Amino acid sequence: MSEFFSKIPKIQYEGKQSTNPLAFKYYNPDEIIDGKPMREHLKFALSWWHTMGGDGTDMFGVGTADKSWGETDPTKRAFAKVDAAFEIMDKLSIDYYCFHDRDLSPEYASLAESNEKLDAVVDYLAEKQKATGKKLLWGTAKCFDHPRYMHGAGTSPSADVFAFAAAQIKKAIDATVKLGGTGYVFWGGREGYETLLNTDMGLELDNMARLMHMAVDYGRSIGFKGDFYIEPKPKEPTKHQYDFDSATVLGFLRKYGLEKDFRLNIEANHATLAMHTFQHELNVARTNGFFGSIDANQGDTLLGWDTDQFPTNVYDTTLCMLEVLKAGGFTNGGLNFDAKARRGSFTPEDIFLSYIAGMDAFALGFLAARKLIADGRIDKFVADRYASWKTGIGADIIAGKTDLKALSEYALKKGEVVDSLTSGRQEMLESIVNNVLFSL
Ligand code: XUL
Ligand code: CO
Repeated sequence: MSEFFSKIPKIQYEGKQSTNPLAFKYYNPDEIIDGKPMREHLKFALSWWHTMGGDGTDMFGVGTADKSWGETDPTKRAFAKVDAAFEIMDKLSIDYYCFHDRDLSPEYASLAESNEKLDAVVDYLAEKQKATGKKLLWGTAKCFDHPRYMHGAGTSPSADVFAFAAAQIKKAIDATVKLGGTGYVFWGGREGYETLLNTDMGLELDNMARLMHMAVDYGRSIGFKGDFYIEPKPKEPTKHQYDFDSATVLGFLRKYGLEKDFRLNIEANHATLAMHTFQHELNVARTNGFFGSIDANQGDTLLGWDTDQFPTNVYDTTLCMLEVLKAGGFTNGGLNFDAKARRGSFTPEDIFLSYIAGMDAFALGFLAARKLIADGRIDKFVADRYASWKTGIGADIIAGKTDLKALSEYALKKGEVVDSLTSGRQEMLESIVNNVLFSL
């Protein structure tokens, strides 16, 4: 097997003083922190679609990067992609990957042929995993690119399209289980609508839930013990996507009785498209017990679409990792780079430079988040801010010992309470974050 990136050495950790662009400054995979290596805290994953297939094609122009992996034949290319991906993961010390079925192996003339060709690639992946120790984080089915999904997949008005999507999902779950994946993702790319004038929203949502229940039943029946995920996104490609944001998805999961099997896969850029911060979406997931996995990219808030940039904003990675640590760290989930290099960053080296930038930003965020917790000033401030709930009337309310009548009597006796309030100290807290970050 030939080397695809002969000019790229295995990327080493050289520390923050290093100016070598092909070295990690913060990600030190084997450094033991809190009893386990950094690589296990971060659980980085390569995304098959952007890294192995994304060639820079956009609405205004053709690709700029060569992602043919030396093969013109699509079947041979699928295998070459596997070899190239495992070389990238090895050189970057990335332990996991994620896939869409059709990015592993394209769509052929019939579903039967597509399935058969996918099986062969999955068998090859299983061999490579065995030889290298790399693992599958999650799998998913690409139920949004083919014209048959123009009106949706699980939410299509056509029952035949629903059945086709179900068949595709069954196969993608088979592949995920065979490769030992610990997650299966639903991202509803076309599960939404353009106009309510042609849409039966109630039926579409009921059907989406039916499909998810079938996926859970099937997955569990063949031994899948991992988590199913919904990945919220408010829009793009549809004008209104049903899985708008974390809170909307929680409502859906609870309404349809799916909360036992599903967690959330939060994507940073999807959060900002929903007009939330990344931290907000993670916090909603965590505080409701639905924290699962993360698609770690960043958007450009001056643009209104999903730019899927490699993350470099350390404030965001720090606040993200704070949520991850407070959730107790990753279990079945991890940090997937659902990110692509900019169209102008088209050389093979850019794949490595982009991942180094993103991985270092998250490693730095992880170190900063640990330090924020150890520093304790912010947590103490928050605990003090809610101290009134620990004793007296606050404790009584929480214990269910009061009602509106009792509280009315209490308030009448107590009189005006505005003087008991203390400052929210937002500016001071933001400066504590700076203080901790810049003294790392
Ligand atoms: C698209 C997106 C998807 C999912 C997987 O915005 O994020 O690539 O991560 O289907
Ligand atoms: Co994503």
